[in-house]
Amino acid sequence: MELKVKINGMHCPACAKGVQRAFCKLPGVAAAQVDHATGEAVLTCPGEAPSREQLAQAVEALGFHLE
Ligand SMILES: [Cu+2]
Repeated sequence: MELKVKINGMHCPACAKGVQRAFCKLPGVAAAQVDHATGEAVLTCPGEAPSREQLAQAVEALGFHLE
């Protein structure tokens, strides 16, 4: 399935890259597309998707916030 989330606080492609890496490390995430301009992230999750808690923690560790 695809999971869409919105992230606040990203300013440039490097921010998006960091978030993408963090999301891809989470169990259940096969791929992540992150757009810093819109703040949107699309996660590809073949099995069980990570919880909202896990996603929030991953972005907060980088100084961003899950909307
Ligand atoms: Cu940046």
